[in-house]
Amino acid sequence: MEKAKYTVTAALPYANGPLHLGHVAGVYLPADIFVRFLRMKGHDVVYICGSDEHGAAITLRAKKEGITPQEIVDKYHTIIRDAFKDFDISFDIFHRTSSELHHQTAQDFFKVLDSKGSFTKATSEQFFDEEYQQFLADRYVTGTCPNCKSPNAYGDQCESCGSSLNPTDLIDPISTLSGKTPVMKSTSHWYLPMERHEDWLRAWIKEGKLDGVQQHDPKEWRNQVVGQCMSWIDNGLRPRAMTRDLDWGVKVPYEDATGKVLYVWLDAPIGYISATKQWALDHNKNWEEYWTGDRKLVHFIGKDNIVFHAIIFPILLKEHGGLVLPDNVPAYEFLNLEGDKFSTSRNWAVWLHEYIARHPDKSDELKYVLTSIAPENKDSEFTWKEYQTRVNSELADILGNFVNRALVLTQKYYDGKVPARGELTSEDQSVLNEIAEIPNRIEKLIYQYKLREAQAEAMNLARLGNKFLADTEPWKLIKTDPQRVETIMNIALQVTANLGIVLQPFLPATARKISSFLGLDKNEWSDAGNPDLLNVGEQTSAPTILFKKIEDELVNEEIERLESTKMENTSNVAPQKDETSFDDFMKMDIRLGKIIAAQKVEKADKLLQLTVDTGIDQRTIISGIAEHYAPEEIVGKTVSVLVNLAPRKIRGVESQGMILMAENQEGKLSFIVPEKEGFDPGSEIR
Ligand code: B3M
Ligand code: ZN
Repeated sequence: MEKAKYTVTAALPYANGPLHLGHVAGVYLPADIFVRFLRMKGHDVVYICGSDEHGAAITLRAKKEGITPQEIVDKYHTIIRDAFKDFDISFDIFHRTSSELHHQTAQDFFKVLDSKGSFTKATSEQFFDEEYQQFLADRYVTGTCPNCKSPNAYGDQCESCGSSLNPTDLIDPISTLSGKTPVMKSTSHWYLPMERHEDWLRAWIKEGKLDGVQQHDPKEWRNQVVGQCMSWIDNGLRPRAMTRDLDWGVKVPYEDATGKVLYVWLDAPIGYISATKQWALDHNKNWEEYWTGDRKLVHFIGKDNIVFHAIIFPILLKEHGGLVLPDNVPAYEFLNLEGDKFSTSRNWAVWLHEYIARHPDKSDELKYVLTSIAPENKDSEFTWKEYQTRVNSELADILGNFVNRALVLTQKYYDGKVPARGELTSEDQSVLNEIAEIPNRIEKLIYQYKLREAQAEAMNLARLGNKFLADTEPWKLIKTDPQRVETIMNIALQVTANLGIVLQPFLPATARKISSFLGLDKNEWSDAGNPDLLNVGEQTSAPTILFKKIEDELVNEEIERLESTKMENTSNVAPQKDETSFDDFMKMDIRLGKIIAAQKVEKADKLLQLTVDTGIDQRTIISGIAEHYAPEEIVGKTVSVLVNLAPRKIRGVESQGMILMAENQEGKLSFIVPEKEGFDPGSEIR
């Protein structure tokens, strides 16, 4: 039977910031494992990715950093591309949607659909920022989510409840440009009438059938993917605008459409096609072979991208005609970090490029941990403590220890030459059986996209080998039964050789090292499962340590780094104090007072000595504001004063009251001043 052919894509990361471990665990690493395995199995496969360089995600970031959108995408495209390369993610191409070829491809695609009548054109009232003279699509508007009432929903999506929105759905919309309430203004756009597609989508997603023909096995799709799509369809699909009024993006390819660009979720998935085209050009291939016929198209994505890949892009592909629809859309849930969500805005993240810079020799350690905790079916969590535990007690104590023992003992007993097997015990036999069986189990799991279990199965082979040596204790037997030891060591070495193959999809660098100790160069999956990979008499070499233990120091440093680089947000304002009574509050006599003199207090960096006109009298108040205000700038200011506070001696001077200050989250202080003229000292505050 001919082997299935695959085109595998990993979601195009927005070039508006670096990648963090959540992205890696839930898209790029699983896709990489899947593809490495397919290559070993001899499938015809291409692995496509690139950066997504359009949309409000980019222009808003550019505004924030005060540079142009082009500078933003150039900066982050480079950071992301290099991080992937350093982390050994094996894309066939990492392209970009700002490329000329992509713009051309997306425009052609748009024209094909338009000429087929796949779009409708409509004029509608949309939010417009008068100050910036700009229509406000998608993320340019924020407001309260109509579904979950979360206050910071975007115009296209609420990140709290995951619902997909139109800007006009938002309650109390605010322009992210000016911070003001937008006005309505009419504009015309091309829409995708998604409601036309409900029927075939239902059959395709639920039964895997298109025009009555079986396309894929719907049971192979993850529940959450089918569930999200069906709930979208059951709620009724609506027309969705496919163009935007923006000056950054792929231009609508008509002369009379100036100022309009393709919606980023129309242009980005076409990026998979343009990337394939570029790769094909570079390698003398025909791109169409990768998008037509019996190709299996597989999209690895995060769960917030499900509807775009399993509903909208399939509609576009089908309308275009002649292109395959996805065979599967393995979507991942979210990874959390140390008890909280990953957050770019709060800088609560472990950034991939920074991890690599700090731990250049620990890519496989990170790959192993991320796959072990991959959020395949539910959200999961990365902690440095678990990272340490998994590296130390699984990679180092089991895999590393086993490989090291097998090779070191071979050096010691046989000068590194593979000894022969003699008579087999039932224990030996069962290890040899497992060598043959484990690759089958791994294979089955990978085809089902259960990569976490697949890796655990590969580790079981190491576990088995480690236990075999611990149980048989060749280091003791060598004195009494050297012949038996030859058999034991032969088996241990065959396990090691098999590890060098079955670990390749998951821990490529480690697998390469193991194979090189053995002088083996096997990288086809069919080589795995062979209990005679190594011939008797073959020379092996002394191993180096595969995994160093992770010290507590590293864990502590990493946690401290997270805490110290975290940015506070409004959820970090001080909690409300205990209730107080009205009467207690009324006991405080707070008034406006005018500062009539100010001087530094000697040998006290923080203190100023003030003379304050309270309307009642002139008095001395010592105030801890010297780091925030210079004496000369505050004389003449009217501020708020607690006048009936019991007097206290501070640095030998009696302070008769307290100046009230506002303190923000950065610890900066500000006077509280009347906002109107004509409020003289002595005015009461209540
Ligand atoms: N850039 C969204 C995201 O990173 C988007 C994916 C595009 S895939 C075509 O979540
Ligand atoms: Zn919501």
